[in-house]
Amino acid sequence: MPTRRSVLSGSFALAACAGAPSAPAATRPLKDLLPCPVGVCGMSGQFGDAGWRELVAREFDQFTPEWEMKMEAILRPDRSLDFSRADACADFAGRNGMRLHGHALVWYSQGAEPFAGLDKSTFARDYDRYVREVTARYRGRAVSWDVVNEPVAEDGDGLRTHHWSQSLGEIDHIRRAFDVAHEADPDAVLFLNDYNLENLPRKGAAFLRLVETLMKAGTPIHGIGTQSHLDVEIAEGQIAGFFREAAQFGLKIHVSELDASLKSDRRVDLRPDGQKRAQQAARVTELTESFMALPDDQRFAFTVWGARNSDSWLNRDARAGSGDQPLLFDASGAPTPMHGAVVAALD
Ligand code: 9MR
Repeated sequence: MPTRRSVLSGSFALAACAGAPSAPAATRPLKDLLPCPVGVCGMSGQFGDAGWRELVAREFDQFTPEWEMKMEAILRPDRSLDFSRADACADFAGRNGMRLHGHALVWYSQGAEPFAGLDKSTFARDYDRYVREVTARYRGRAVSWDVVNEPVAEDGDGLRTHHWSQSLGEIDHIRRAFDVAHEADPDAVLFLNDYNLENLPRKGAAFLRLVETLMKAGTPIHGIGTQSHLDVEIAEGQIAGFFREAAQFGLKIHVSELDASLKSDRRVDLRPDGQKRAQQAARVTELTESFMALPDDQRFAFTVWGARNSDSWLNRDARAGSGDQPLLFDASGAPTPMHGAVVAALD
């Protein structure tokens, strides 16, 4: 799992400062403005919060469980499966007429303990079983899955090494997960998902090389998930460049976890507020325009990683405090300047 630091570790080139955009007046719901589903993540603990629920139902038409469809919620220590939390998320999406995106079947940061010490054949059998049973349970409800999450090494130098790759092979554990998921739900749109693909061109390139390898091997991969936890200080053109390269595969593209932190990893951040806002607006505009420039059938969905600033994982990080403003709505549910940047880019 990325830390705040690792997600935002791009170059620190200062973008031109055109002054801070101001918060826009409320506009039409986002789901009516984009030509594809607009997604948001959430968790069952939020379902009872009327402010969150009303905002989500009004603005979004796709739902990604923020953690309750991961192994941490489903896989018990004895490798049996507990679907209670994942079911609550699927039911929420269904009740609210939202498309459900499953996240995530295989992630390097999860599942190590229940799989520790197994002989190779039991390991492989239970790996397949996990992917098969989870995918099959939501067949007809989850339209799509992040099958493998965050496969590329932090700096883009090859792939990560972890319990899955060590037991089943660096590429083979990925192929295997896609094959089993496809068999369990032939209609599901299957994604490879990662972060820093725009922030670190070297990592974006490594990710796309992996996509190419998988496609050449006949793996049923249908989509590229770019998390888009944007580093607002990256140079103009990097986001557009990644999208142009990614589009060439002809796969669906999911902006799967958009947020744009106003904080910096530098120890001393002397940027005035207006400059940070302008950088955020510029990069979010570039992302939205790059996504909109894709062919219609490649635009899978545009998903933000939280509804309100106060819902963001970035504001749960003790080091970050609670003052970051990385999302489209403020704590009261009013649109933020970043929302204005998305809407303006759509125009
Ligand atoms: O935002 C998520 C946080 O609530 C969870 O505790 C954490 C571990 O499950 O995962 C966070 O979401 C991550 C996502 O699943 C994958 N990309 C990075 C996201 C932020 O760390």
